[in-house]
Amino acid sequence: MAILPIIEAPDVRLKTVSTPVDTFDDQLKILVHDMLETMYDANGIGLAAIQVGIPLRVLVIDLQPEDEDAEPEPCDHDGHHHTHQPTKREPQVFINPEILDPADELGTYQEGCLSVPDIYADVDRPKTCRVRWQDLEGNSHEEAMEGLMAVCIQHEMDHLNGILFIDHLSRLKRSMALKKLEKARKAA
Ligand code: GNR
Ligand code: NI
Repeated sequence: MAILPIIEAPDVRLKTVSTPVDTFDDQLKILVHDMLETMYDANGIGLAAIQVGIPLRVLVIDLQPEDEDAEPEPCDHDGHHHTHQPTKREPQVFINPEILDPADELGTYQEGCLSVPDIYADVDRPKTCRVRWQDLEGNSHEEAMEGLMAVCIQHEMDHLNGILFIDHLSRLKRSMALKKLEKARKAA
């Protein structure tokens, strides 16, 4: 029940290789809950625990976050007049995720990152992959991923290994991105 501060580049904590979760307790549930609240507040589609300073292999993803600017839809079931946001939340939690069978074929997507605010750049990644992960109870799952989900989970997996999307760019483009970030921060 807390919106946590998001760490931004070039903070060295973002280079941490996160540690596997081995205790599936209430503290983990609280972390995941806070991460979802933080992700929705920032209008992101994914968040890795290290982005809020916790070096554990925990990700949350929701590819259809509520659009804060959308017109709320009126609703008056059970006699109460109120409004709700038109998009449905579909939070997904991945503990100790592993990428399996990345496709040889690459796809390009213009990526952004809550830890590199207002910077966007094309990144090439395998178009599809399988992901094995554990849920909050420690049960294992495996699923094929494609499209934006494949992009997002690979972006988030990178965070668990201390890698940012700008690390996939040329040195020139990366240094331009970091300079732009520094300039925006000074202006703010
Ligand atoms: O909100 C996010 N959008 C996004 C867009 C394209 C590719 C990846 C992402 S993930 C990002 C949230 C984030 O920084 N997760 O680590
Ligand atoms: Ni990110």
